Amino acid sequence: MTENPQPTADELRILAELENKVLWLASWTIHHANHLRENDDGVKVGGHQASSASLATIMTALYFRILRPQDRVAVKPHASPIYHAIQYLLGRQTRQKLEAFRGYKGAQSYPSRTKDLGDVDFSTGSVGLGVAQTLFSSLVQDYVRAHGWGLERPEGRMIALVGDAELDEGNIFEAILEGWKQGLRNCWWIIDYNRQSLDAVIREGLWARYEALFKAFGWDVVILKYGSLLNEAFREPGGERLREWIDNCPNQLYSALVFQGGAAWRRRLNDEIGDQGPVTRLIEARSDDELARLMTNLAGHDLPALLDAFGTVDHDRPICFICYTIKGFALPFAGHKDNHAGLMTPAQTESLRAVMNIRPGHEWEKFEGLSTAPAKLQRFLDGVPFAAADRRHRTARIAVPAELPVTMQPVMSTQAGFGALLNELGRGESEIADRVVTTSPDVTVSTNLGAWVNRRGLFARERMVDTFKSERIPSTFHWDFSPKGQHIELGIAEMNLFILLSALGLSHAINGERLIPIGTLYDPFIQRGLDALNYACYQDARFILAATPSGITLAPEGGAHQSIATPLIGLAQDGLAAFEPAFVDELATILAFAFDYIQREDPGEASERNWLRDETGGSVYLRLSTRPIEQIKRAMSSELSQAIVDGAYWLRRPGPNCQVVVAYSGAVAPEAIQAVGLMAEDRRDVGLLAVTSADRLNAGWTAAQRARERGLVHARSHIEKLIADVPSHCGIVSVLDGHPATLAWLGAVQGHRVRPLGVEHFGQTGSIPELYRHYGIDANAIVAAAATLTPGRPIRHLKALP
Ligand SMILES: Cc1ncc(C[n+]2csc(CCOP(=O)(O)OP(=O)(O)O)c2C)c(N)n1
Ligand SMILES: [Mg+2]
Repeated sequence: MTENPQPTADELRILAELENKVLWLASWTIHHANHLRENDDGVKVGGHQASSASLATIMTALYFRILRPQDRVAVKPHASPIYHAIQYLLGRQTRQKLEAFRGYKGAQSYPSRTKDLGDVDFSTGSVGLGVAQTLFSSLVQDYVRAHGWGLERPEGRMIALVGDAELDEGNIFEAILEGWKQGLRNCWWIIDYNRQSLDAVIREGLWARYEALFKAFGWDVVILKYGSLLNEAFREPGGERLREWIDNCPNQLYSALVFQGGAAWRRRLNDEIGDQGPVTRLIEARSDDELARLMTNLAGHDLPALLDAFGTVDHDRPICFICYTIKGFALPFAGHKDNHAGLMTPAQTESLRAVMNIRPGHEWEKFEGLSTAPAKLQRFLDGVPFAAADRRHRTARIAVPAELPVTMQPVMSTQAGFGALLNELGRGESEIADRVVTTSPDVTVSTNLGAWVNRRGLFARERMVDTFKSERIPSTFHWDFSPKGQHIELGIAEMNLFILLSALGLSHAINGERLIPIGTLYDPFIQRGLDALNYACYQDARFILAATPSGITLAPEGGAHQSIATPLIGLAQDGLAAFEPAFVDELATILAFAFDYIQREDPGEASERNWLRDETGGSVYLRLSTRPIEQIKRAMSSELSQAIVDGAYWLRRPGPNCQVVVAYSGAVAPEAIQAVGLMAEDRRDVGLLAVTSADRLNAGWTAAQRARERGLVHARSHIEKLIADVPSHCGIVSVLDGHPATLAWLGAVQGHRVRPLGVEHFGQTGSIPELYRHYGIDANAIVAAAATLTPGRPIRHLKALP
C-alpha cells in the first residue's frame, strides 16, 4: 500500500494527542451545554457522553489519517459530539456552534446534512438508516461511473460507523441482501462493538452471528479485538491463560469490571485464575492503574491497531470491521450499563481537565494541554487529506422541457398516463431522459414502468441478457441488464426503495453528477418505508415517488392493499410536495414541474405569488390510480397549468349565488362531476373545485396567514384567491379516496361549512362502485352531503342511501 504508509512514531504521537483532544472537546461541549449555558427551562440537554467516547479512537484514526475527501461517512448518531470536535479541529466547525450544542441553531444532537455546517455526508439519528444509506450510495456511485460520468474524480469509500445495537434494525439486513445482489463494492461498516445498547448489555457471542452473516453475503469480516498492550501481555508467560479468561468473560461482568477499575480487576482475576503461577506474576507485575489500562486495552481504542487495519486494505470488497470498544472509554462511567444518558458531573469534568492538562479559561483552545508544539500540530491538521477539498459538490441543473408529450387515450388512468409519459420520454433523446433513473421494489410492471424499461434497460455492472429474448420466447418485456441501463431493479423491501432514492437523490452533492430518480411502489406500502422516506426528506434528497395503485379504488387488488392515510402523509411530510391528479394532462403538467422542482436549491424567500417555498425545491409524491376515467379534451393554457401546480382550479366556476361547492381530489373525479350534475336543478350555481394538491394548497394557505400575521397584509394564497368570491352561506362538500381530513380544512379558509367525505375504515373488497357506495364517496353520497349541508328544496336525484 502506498496510499497509507505506516505512520511514523511522530505521527502516532500527534494522533494520540489529537485523540485526547477530541475526547476533551467533546466532553467540554457536553459539559458546556449542560452546566454552563444559560438554560431557559432548566432541563439538561444531554449529549450521550458515553456513546460518543466509544468512537473517539476510531474516528481519530479515520478522520485524521485514513479518510480521503471522496470518502463519505455516516456517523453513529450518538457520536455527534466527537464528530463536531473533529470538525472543529479541522476548521470546519465553530466554537459558537459547539457552545450552542443541542441548542437553537447550534451543532446538532445527531450529525445533520441540512442543519449542521456543510460537511456532514449523511444525516443520522434514526438508527440503521444512515448505515444502509452508505451501501446504497456505493451502488449509486457505481451507477454514475458506469454511465461514464464523473470518471475524472477518484472513487470514494462509503463508510458507516455503526452502533452494535443499531444492527437490531431490520432495514440493515434488507440492505445487505440487496447489496449482495447488486455486487456491492467500496463499502465499509465499522461496528462499535461496545456490547451495550441504550437499556442493555448485549447477548454473548453476537459477534459470531455478525461474522457468519456478513460472510454469507460476500463481505470480508475483520475482527479487531485486542489492543497492542494486551497482545504483548498474551505473549508473556501466563498470557494465554489471561486471553482465555477474557475470551470467556461474560459481557456483563467485563462491563462491570471496567466500571469498577483496577482493584476490582485484580480481585476478580486473582479469584478466578490467580493461583496459576505465571499468570499471577503477570497480574502482580502491574499496579492497579496499569492493570485497568491493560484489561481495557481493546483494539477499538488502540490507534496503531486501527490504523494498521484500515490503512492496509487494498481491495474494494465490502468490509465489516467488528471493533471491540468500551462505552464511555476514558470517562468515569466507562462500562456502566446505565451510562447511555449519563452525564459527567462538574467534579468529574474537573478530573478530566486535570488529566488533559487544561487551564481554566482555555477549554476551547485547540492545542491546550498538548505537548507537541502548536505550529507542528497545526501543520499536521493542515495536511489532513480528508480536509483537503471542499467535499460537497455543486451541480448545474439539467434543462427540463416546458411540456411533456403524451399520447392520450379517451379513457385512461393516471397510472397508465404515468407509464405513457415515461415511455415517450424514453423514446426521445434528451439529457433529462438520460439522467432519469427509475427503481421499484419488485413492482416495476404493475406500476407501469415496463415500457420505459423496455426502452432504457436494466442497470447492472455486468451485462446480462434476457434469456427469454435470446431464446425467442414471446414476452412483453425485453429486459437486458447492462452498465448503461437506467432502471435499478430492487427486491420487495420498501425501506430499500426509499434509502436508494435518498442515495440517488443526493448524487448531485455526493458524486457531483445529477440524477433524476423516480421510484414506484404501491401506495399503501409507503407506510412500510415511512421512516426511510422521512429520513430521505430530512437529508434533502431529491426524487419523484409515483405511488400506485392507491386508495380503495384499487378495488380488485383487495382490502389489504387499500391506503387511506397516505394523503395525510403527503400533506404533512416536510420536503415532499404531494399531488393527486385525476386527469392525465394534469399529470403531464405536474411531472414537468417535478423534473424542475427536484433540482431547485435556492435558499431564497417564499414567492409572494403562492407563498410556497418553491425556490428551495424538494421531492415530489404522485398519488396515482389504476382507475380508467374519461379524459377532458382541453388545451393546456399556462394559467391552467400554473393552477394545477399550485394545487387547484375550478372545473366549474361557482356562480354568484352559489350554494354548494364540491371539492374533490384524484380518482373520484367522475363521482364529483356526476354529483354536480345531479344537484344542478335544485342548488344554485354549484361549483366544482379540482384539487390537484391538497398539500401545496394547504402549505400556501398556512404560509400566507403567517405572512399576514407578520404584517404583510396583502398576502393571499392560491386557495384564498380561488374561493374569495364564494358566498359565505355556501357549503363545501369535499371528497377524495383517502382520509377525509385531507380536505376538511378548506372550510377554515373563509369560514365555510364543510362536510368532508373520504375513507376512514378500510379492508372491504369489491368493485369500485360497490366500494364507493360502501364507504360513502359515490355521487349519491356527495349529493346527500350537499343536501344536508345546505338549505333548499330536496334534491330530486338523491336516491335513498343504502
Ligand atoms: C429507530 C430508532 N429507534 C430508537 C432510537 C433510540 N436509541 C438511540 S441510541 C439507542 C441504542 C444504541 O445502542 P448502540 O447502537 O449500541 O450505540 P451505543 O450507544 O452503544 O454507542 C437507541 C435505542 C433511535 N435513535 N432510533
Ligand atoms: Mg452499543
